[in-house]
Amino acid sequence: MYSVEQLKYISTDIRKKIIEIAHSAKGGHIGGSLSSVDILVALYFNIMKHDPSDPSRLDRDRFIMSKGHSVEGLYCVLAKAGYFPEAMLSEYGKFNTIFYGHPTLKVPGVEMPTGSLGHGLSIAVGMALGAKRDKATNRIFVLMGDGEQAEGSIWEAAMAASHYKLDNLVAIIDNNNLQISGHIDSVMRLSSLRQKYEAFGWNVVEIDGHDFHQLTEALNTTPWKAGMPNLIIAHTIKGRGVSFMENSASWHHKVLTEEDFERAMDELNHSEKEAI
Ligand SMILES: Cc1ncc(C[n+]2csc(CCOP(=O)(O)OP(=O)(O)O)c2C)c(N)n1
Ligand SMILES: [Mg+2]
Repeated sequence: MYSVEQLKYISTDIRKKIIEIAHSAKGGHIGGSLSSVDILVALYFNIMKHDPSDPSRLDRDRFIMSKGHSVEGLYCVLAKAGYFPEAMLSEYGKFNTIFYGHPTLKVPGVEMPTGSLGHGLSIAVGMALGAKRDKATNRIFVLMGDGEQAEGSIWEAAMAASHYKLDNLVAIIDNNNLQISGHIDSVMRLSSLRQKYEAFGWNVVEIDGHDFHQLTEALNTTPWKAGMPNLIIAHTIKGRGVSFMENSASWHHKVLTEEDFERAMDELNHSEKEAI
C-alpha cells in the first residue's frame, strides 16, 4: 500500500508526463487526462489486483477506460505501474507507434480498445457477468466521463448490471462538469445522475475525485451492498493541477504552445517540490 503522500507525488509526476507527451505529440486530450489521473493512480497503485509482468493473468481485476480519449493519462499510469518502460512514452503520437491517440490492445495493460464513447459500461457488464458465472473473485472497474452519460447505451448497461446483481462491478464517473464543447448543463443536462443510477438499482457514493483518502476508502470497500452494482461519482476538476487549464472546455483537446508548456511544467515542478 502506498501512503497518500506517495500517491500525490506519483500523480504529480504523471501530470508532468502527460504535459510532456501532449507537447511532443503536438496535441492531446489534456483536460480529461488531468481530471482522471488521481482516480487511475488510486486504482493501479493501491486498489487493483494486477501484475504488470503478467498482464493477462486470469485472476486480475479488470479496468476499462471507457473515456478512451483521455489516453495520455492511461498510458502514463500504465508506464509508471510497470507495463512498459516509461521511455517508450516519447513515441506517443509519432509515426508507426503503438501509442495512438486512443487506446488499443497493442499497448500492454490495455484491456479494451475504447474511444467511441458509451461502450465501456456494456463491456464491463459482460466481464462482470462472466466473472460471476466463473465464480471468480476479481472486480471489474470502468471509468466513464460525465459528458459520456449522454450515450443511450450506458442506460441499457446500467439496467442489465442491476438485473444481473453485478456487485463485482465498480463504475466511476469522472464528474468534471465539462465535455468537449462546453458545460454539461448546456450540452446535455444530467441532473440528477445519482437519482438516475439509484433508480436503475445501483448503490451510489459521491466523493472528491482528487482526495486519495476518499478514493481509497470508496474503492476498497465494494460491494457496498450485496447484489447491487457500485457507482462512484467522483467530483473532479477538468485540467486539474495546471491553473490555466482548470475548468476550461478549451483544454479538452489542444496544442500546447512553448509558453503553455513552460508555464505548466513550472507549476507542476512547484507542486512536486511541495509534495516531497
Ligand atoms: C460516440 C462518440 N461521440 C462523440 C465523441 C467525441 N467526443 C470525444 S470526447 C467527448 C466529450 C466527452 O466528455 P466527457 O465524457 O465529460 O469527458 P471528459 O470531460 O472527462 O474529457 C466527445 C463528445 C466520441 N469520442 N464518441
Ligand atoms: Mg467531463
